[in-house]
This record gives sequence, structure tokens and C-alpha cells, in this order.
Amino acid sequence: MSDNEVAGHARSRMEGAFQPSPEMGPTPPSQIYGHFSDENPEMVQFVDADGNRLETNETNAPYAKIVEEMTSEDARIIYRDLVLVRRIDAEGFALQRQGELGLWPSLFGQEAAQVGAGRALREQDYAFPGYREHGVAWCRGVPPENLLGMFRGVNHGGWDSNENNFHLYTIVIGNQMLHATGYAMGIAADGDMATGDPDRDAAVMAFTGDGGTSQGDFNEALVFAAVKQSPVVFFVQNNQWAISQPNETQFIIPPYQRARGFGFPGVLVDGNDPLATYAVAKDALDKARSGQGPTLIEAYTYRMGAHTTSDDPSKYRSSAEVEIWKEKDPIKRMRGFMTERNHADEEFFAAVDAEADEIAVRVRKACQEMPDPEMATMFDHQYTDHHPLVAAEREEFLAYHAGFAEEGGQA
Ligand SMILES: Cc1ncc(C[n+]2csc(CCOP(=O)(O)OP(=O)(O)O)c2C)c(N)n1
Ligand SMILES: [Mg+2]
Repeated sequence: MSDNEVAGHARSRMEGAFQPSPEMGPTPPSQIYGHFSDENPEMVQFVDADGNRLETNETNAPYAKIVEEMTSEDARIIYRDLVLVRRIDAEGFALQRQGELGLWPSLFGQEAAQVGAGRALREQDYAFPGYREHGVAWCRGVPPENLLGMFRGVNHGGWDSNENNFHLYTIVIGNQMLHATGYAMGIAADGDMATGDPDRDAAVMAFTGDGGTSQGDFNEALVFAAVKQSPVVFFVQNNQWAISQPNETQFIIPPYQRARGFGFPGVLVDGNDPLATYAVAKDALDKARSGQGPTLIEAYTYRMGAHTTSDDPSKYRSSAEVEIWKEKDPIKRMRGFMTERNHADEEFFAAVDAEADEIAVRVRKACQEMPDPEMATMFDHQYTDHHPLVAAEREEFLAYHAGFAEEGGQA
């Protein structure tokens, strides 16, 4: 094929991505995708964009009981989480812009997906995040300062995974799906599944993005989880972009529908509806803990900010798109719902805002005061035991830096 033909082929494939060929027959509503997904009747929703509670329908009915059992206190906890993680995230962004952090991947817009999932986890469950899961980290009890330390480059991971059952951030896209599935297989092998003891039975939740679904690791993990019936929930935050790549370049069949091909259920949930994300995640985790196998949840949401502080989204997406998603803001929705249901008063909302201000000051100060590490510590944790190659590299590194000191510079 000539270059022109290749380009033409690629173009027509893209244009036809969501158009079925005649032999496929009409597109079922469940396959209408991309930015039309709001109209997908298979998407689980409980509150509309203004926070009005939606009627029970065929799609949300299986989860309605979980939502009905939520108390005012539950709603207040979730609202507080949403506001605080947004504020911590904004602080992370600002600190990077002021030169205090090397990088910051913002969760702006994805708070409801992460807090709903994070609050559905039990203490003994284990979460495997990517690099944007600051909201899940918060729900697990990881101090936000630790996240900042990692992105400031003053430590090699930021936290002890086993302290909060929250694995280290994984930058290699999709890799954590395998770690999570292996861990879930271990839970089953240890007999910590389907015993009926709510304090013992455990499950794993693995987080990735829409782009992550294209990775081999993601698909391999799903195969293992299916055939082993492992207690793992795959939580795909479809924020519609993988850096500059839109959904259309990642898949034709949406992620939640792909689960069926692997042999377990897939659920599409409105990722900006905190009640829906909580209910769907809780249901899937309960099933996993009780031995009913994996679930794939696709939380349909939107990345309001840049991919990271190194990215400029104005180069590849329109601001009109962002404006549309402002209307679906998860905090506005939760507040509307709570006000309508008398779950909280103005005093509560003001107190949460004040707490957010205090946390912002606290984390900013902590970040600025983090001491620089001894450079050679980067060699300390490569292997458990002494390793001659690492020792030689360490010596070489120290000698190199000592050379600057001799020239009058700082080591
Ligand atoms: C294996 C691998 N390939 C490529 C990259 C570079 N990369 C970093 S983030 C990213 C996009 C991921 O998109 P998505 O899974 O949708 O997650 P999001 O950033 O939107 O949360 C890519 C390709 C990487 N980190 N790892
Ligand atoms: Mg994405």
C-alpha cells in the first residue's frame, strides 16, 4: 500500500469506528458509545446532574437497596471526601507549578469514581492503583503528604503498601492489573474468601484507565481472573482520554461489554455519580469476597484537567467538551442530593470547606519542608541482600559526586 492508501485506510476505519457494517445489523443501544454514553440505558445512575434522585429502573434496580440503606452520615462522609480530595489535588497541581513537585497527575473530575470505589472497600481488601488514584489513597488512609513526597522525588514510592492495603502507584500502564490478580489468587489460596466471615473474606480492586484496557497486561489479568474465579474487581475509570488519545483509538466495544468475552460480568456506571459508583463497587466487592468471581466496572467520567502537569490538552481537545462536563460535576451533584434530602445543612458544607483550607495549608507546608534525601539511598532498596553490581554502581556514583566537591561545588 502507498502512504496515501494507508492514511486513507486509517481514516475510513476511524470514521467507521462506531458505525456497524451492514452485515452486523443495527447497533444495539448498549453499543452507542463515545460522548453519547450518557444516553446509554445500560449506565447505572442514581442522581442526575443537579443531584435529583432518579427513579428506580431496570438498570439501577439491582443496586437500589445499597443506596437506600445509606445514612445521612454515609452521605456526609462521601461529600467530605470529595471536597477534601479535590482540594488536595488542586494543591498538588499548584505545588508543581511553583517548582515544589516534579510532576502531578490531577484527579480533577474523577473524585466520585474514586471515592465511591474507595469507600466500598473494607479494611482487609487490597487496592492496586495506577498513578492518579489520590482519592482512593485518601479513603484508604494514606496521608496526602506521602503522595506529594513521591512526586517531589524525595522517596522511592511514598508509603508502606501493607499499612493501608494500598499498593504503591504503578506508572507502567496496566501492570497493576497483574499484581492485583495475583494477589487475589493468593487470597483464594489462603482461604480468605467465601468463608462467610465479614472480617475475614477479602477482595482486591484494581484501578486503570481507558488507555490501560489496550495493554496486554490488562487482558492477561482478565483471563487469569476469569478462569481462576479470583476475588478481584477491575475498576476502569474511563476518563475518555489516554493522554492525547481519545476512546476511539482504544476500543470499538466499550470496556464494560468486553468483560463478557472473558467470562464475567461488566457494569457501566456513571463515574460522576457518587451514589452509583459506591453502590456498584460495593456490590461487586461483596460478590468477589463471597466467591462469585470477578467483575469489571467501567466508570464513565471525564478528565477535567491536563493528563499531567507536563501536558497541554488545548493541543488536542476542545474547551467546549470540558464545558459540557462541568455541568456533571460530582461535588455539585452530591451537594444537590444532600440538600434535597436534608442530609446536611449549610453549616456542614461550610465546615467541610474550612477543613479543606486547613488541609491545604498543612500539606503545602509539609511538602515545602521535606528534606532532600541522601542521594545514595536510591541504591539501598534494590535488593534485599548485598549485590556486587549495585554496590559498584553506588561507589561510582559517590565518586562522581565527590568530584564536584573537589572542584569547589557541592557534593
Ligand atoms: C506501558 C506504558 N506505555 C506507555 C506509557 C506512557 N503513558 C503514561 S500515561 C498514558 C496514558 C494512560 O491513559 P489511561 O489508561 O486512560 O489513564 P489516564 O491517564 O487517563 O488516567 C501513557 C500511554 C506508560 N506509562 N506505560
Ligand atoms: Mg484515560
